[in-house]
This record gives sequence, C-alpha cells and structure tokens, in this order.
Amino acid sequence: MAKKERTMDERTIDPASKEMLIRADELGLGTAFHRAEAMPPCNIGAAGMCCKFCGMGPCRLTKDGSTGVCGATIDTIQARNLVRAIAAGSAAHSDHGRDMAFTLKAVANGETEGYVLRDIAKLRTVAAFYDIPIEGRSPEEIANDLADLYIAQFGQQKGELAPIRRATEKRQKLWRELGVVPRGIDREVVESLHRTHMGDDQHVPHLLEQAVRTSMTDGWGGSIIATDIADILFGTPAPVVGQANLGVLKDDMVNVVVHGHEPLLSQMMVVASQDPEIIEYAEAAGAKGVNMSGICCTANEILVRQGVPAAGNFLQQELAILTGAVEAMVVDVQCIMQALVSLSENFHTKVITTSPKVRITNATHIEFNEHKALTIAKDILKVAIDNYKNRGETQIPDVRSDLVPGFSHEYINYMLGGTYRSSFRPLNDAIMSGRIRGVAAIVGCNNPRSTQDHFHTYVTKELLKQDVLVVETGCGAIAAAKLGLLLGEAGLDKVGPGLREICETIGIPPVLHMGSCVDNSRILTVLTQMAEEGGLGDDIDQIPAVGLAPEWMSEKALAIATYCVASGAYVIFGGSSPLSGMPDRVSDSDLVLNYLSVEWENLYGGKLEFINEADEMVQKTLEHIDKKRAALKLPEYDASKFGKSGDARMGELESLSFEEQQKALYGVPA
Ligand code: NFS
Repeated sequence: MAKKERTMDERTIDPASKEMLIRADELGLGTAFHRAEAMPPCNIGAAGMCCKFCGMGPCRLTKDGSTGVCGATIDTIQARNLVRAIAAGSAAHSDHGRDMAFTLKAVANGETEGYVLRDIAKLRTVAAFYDIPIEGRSPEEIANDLADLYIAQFGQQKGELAPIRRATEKRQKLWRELGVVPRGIDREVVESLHRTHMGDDQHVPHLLEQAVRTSMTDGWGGSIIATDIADILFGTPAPVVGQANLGVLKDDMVNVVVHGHEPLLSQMMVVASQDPEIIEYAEAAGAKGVNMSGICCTANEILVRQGVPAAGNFLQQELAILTGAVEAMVVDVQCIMQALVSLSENFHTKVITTSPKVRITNATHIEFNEHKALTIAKDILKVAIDNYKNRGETQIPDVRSDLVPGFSHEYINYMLGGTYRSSFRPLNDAIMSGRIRGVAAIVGCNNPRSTQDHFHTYVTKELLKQDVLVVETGCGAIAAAKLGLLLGEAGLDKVGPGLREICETIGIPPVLHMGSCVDNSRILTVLTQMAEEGGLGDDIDQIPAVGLAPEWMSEKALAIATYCVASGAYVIFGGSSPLSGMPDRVSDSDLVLNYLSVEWENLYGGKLEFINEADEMVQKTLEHIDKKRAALKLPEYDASKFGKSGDARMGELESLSFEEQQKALYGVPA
C-alpha cells in the first residue's frame, strides 16, 4: 500500500484537532495522524495471517492452504492471535481492578492518606450482594471484607468468579452449561498465554471458548470490581455539568492534564489542586491557579464524578502538548503514546509517569503510592507549577462543548422513577411501546486510521434519528460530548420523535455518558436489570440492543467485545478486522470470522462482526433491533405514532377510554 497523506477533513472532524494538526505541520512536528499516514499497516499482520509466537517464524500465511513451519493453519493462527489480544486486554482492565481492591483494603485499615469511603450506601449494597454481613458493622469493617473478597478473585484457582452472580439466572445457567465461567481472573489470563504458546491449543472452537472465558474475567471480573470500588471511594456518578475539548486549557493558569486510566491518582490530583497551599503556590508563580483536565478514560473518571473537564480523547493526547500550554501531562497506565515524551521536548511540557508498572524513557518519574497519595499529588502539582515560568508561545483552540455526563446505572434507575419507586419499568415500557426503538452502546477508542470522531458521531447521530437511545463510555463518549450531543435538550432537535418525548419527559440528554471503559460494566448491569424488570424477555440476548466500537484500536476493546457477546449482545466493530484473512477466501475457510458471528450467536445469542462502512453499521444495528422487537412480539417501530412531548400526549390520552389508551400506547387493546 502506498503512503497517503490525508486532507485535514480525512484526519479528523474535530475543529480543535484540525487547528493543532495545522500547528504541528507548521512546526514540522509529527503526531499519530502523520505516523499512520507514513506507515500503512502490514497487510499480512493486519489480517491476522502472521504468527510470531516462536523462533521458527514469523510465519506469513498468504496463500490459501499454506501453514506455518509447525503446520499451524491460518485459522489456528487467527484464533491464537485473538486469544492473546483478549488476554492482554483483560489483564489491563483487571489489573486496574486489582489496584483498586488493594487501595480499598488500605483505606479500610486506615493506611492511606487522603482517601475516604465516600459512598457508604453503595458499599453496603455491593457487600450485601455477596452476603457480607453489614448490619451493626462499621463501613471500614465492611470495606475490609469486600476488599478481601475482591482481592481473592484474582488468585482464585477453582470454582466461579463471584461477580458473575450479578448476571441473570438464565445467563449464569448457560455459562455453566457451556463451561465458560471463569475460575479466577489471573488463572484464565495465564491459561490463555499457555494455550497460545508454541505447540499447545490448536483447535479453533476450543481456543475461542477460552477467549470467552478470559474476556469474562474483564467484564464480569476486573471491570465490575474497578467500577464498584471507584464509586465507593470517589462517589457514584450523578449528572454534573462539564466541558470537553482542548479549549478547556487555560492561558492564565497552570495546566495539568491527567492521562491514563486508574482514578486513584487523578482523583487525588483534583483534591490537591484545590488545596489552599497549592493555589497559593501557583499564584506565587504568577498563575491564577491550577487548571486540571483529563485525556482518555482517566478524564472520564473525574468528568463523571466532579465535572473536571476533558481536554480530549485518545488522539488528542499529543495535540494537548502541541498547544504549548500544558505544564505537566501526568500519566499512569494504558493508552499512553511513547511519542508524548519526544514531542514534549519541543515545548516546556513535562511528561510525568507515576505507575510502578509504566515508565517511558526520558520522562520524569514520580512514583505514586496510595499510602502517601495526597503528598505525592501535591509534589507533582508543584513540579508543574515550577514549570509555568518555562512556558513559551501558546495556541489553545477556542473550542469546547458543554455536556452533562454522570449516568451511572444507579442514577438511570433513580431518574426513571424517583427516590421511592426507582425502577427500569419506564425504560422497558418506552421500548415496548416503540417510543424508544432500542438501545445502542457506542463505546471505545479513536484510531488514527479512521477519521477521528467521524464514525462515533455519525453512527450516534443516525441512530438518534431512528429513536435509538444511546449510552456511551470511553473515547466515544468524549467524541459525542465534543459534538454537543450530551447536553440535555440542546441535542434534542437531532432526535427522533419518540425518543425526544422520553428525553423531554425525564429531562435527560439523548446520549447518556456512563463513564470510562471499565464502566462498560455499568452497561452490563443496566441490560441485566432491564431483562429482570420484565417485558423484554428474560435475558440480555432478547433485548433490542446493540454494542458498537466504531473506531476501535486497543486489545481492551477486543476483550470488551467478547464479554459483551458472551453476555448476549450483538457487537459491531468499525474500521479494520484483525481476522479478515485472505481477500479471496471462501466462506468455509473463514472459520474464525464465521465462528464469531454464527457459532457464537448459536451459543450465546450474541455475536461479533467487523463492519467498516458507517451506514452499514447503522443499518445492521437497526435490523438487529427490529429483529429482537419482532421476536418479543412488540409493535413494529413506527415513528409517525409519536412526536409530541410526553406531557402533551398524556393530556390527549386522558380523554380516551382505557381500551383506546392501550391501543394508542401499545398498538394493541389491553
Ligand atoms: Ni478504552 Fe480508555 Fe480510549 Fe480506547 Fe484507550 S482511553 S479504556 S482503550 S483509547 S476508549
């Protein structure tokens, strides 16, 4: 494939990103956008046809029927590559959960600095779920037991991962029958690495079964653990006002951007930035204070809880440095580009690594430790403030959007019914009546090989027009935020008539920002509670819902896709397929791709497909939603039935008889 330099419109739809890419060009500096253009992907590896698991290779299988030196077929190689990616993705999310669990244990035992048990109600709810005694016990005692239970999930060797009991009864039974319930988080990840070592598991269905088992250690393991504990320590999200895009950086303040994933340090940095000692220190340096903002999922963690602005999503990490206005970019784990450090050398920005697990050559390392969290957070901020005087010329794009994030599953439950009758009933009823055609979860990354934010926002906008309620997490949520779709009634002119009625009646944006990528566990919880509420079948695979990652790039995304499939969801991935194989392969040799779409649907009721056209993603989503509606015998979606606000319609209905009301609402007499 020849090198191809793209136009600005092909690189990104985001005006702030365009402005910074022009600045990069003017300064002669490269970014991931430029590097992606300069280096087309290897078409053998990208299609999953390369095996480099041993020293006899790498083997490149470019002809139908060819094998690796050991005799491995292309199907085996593709399945092994997928299992390894899922193991890495699950390891990342789960290790995040492990750090949270150890911190909860330390907080419960008074060994930390700066943290408190903030959401005692959630602590009690979660503990009670696992039969941890709560009555007459202090929050610290309960938290200690919950931390022990969660820590034990990682090293457990036999039995079942405890959080899988949060799935529907039917789903748990299915998993047990299929033998895919994870025994322990670390055990499944290790077994995946073992099985994919040279000379081990070579049977595609058997490998893909382990892919499912391993992915569940993420969605029904580490991610649920991470979300629960983040809520307990930092508060369960509820709607809050925030802002997104590079325009949140401030010319007259010390800009500190936190980037990565674990909220442990970023939350403490937010606390420290408001400390009078730090404000005074910043003022003494000539700034008006410290302006905190975030990139990637750590941005989402502090955005959904405190409304701390998001400077951008994955592809904006370098662009933030290009503003010249960032004193420090403080990173922990995951999604951090090595290029940040060399780029920062052209400016005054300090890239500060903080995790014992992640160092980058030539970055400043200030190691984080939860036992001295507040002190370390202040130390880091002082390094940033000291750097303010070194700031050169800046260019901050005047581009930012307001948004209302913070839709935890607890809040969604509450908002639908109020304090005393919180319930998913109104949501289920809205789907059953056809006001809401179905639900789409649009999640995941940016990828410089796609047009940044284009797929996310195109698919989101098209589905909203079709009365599909959209929930989002991760970098997809930040993309929608930048487009103004997360702002209450401001986005409603772009929404179908039935969904609009619901949004107006409840007072919610048409796109609900549910948090970071580990918070996809919240989406599993919402879907489970919808299934348990009744009227939409008795399990996730019957709900008219689809998951999409239109611009995926990370191994974590593949792990998420797989646990969503195992939970019964249809998942669509945009952009490239790591399993596309040979261009002219005939269907019977597309074993792995077919397995993911056909066999997984037979087994789990969910499936994974790779689709690279945005309109096709929309069309397949709607087809699936309508198929599920038909299977539930719900009325066919008909937008013309709706169009007035909930209140206006209720007024009209009052004059009708009960039968007529039922007919008007559900299309059938009672
Ligand atoms: Ni998810 Fe979050 Fe963004 Fe993708 Fe990276 S930040 S964990 S992996 S790029 S959504």
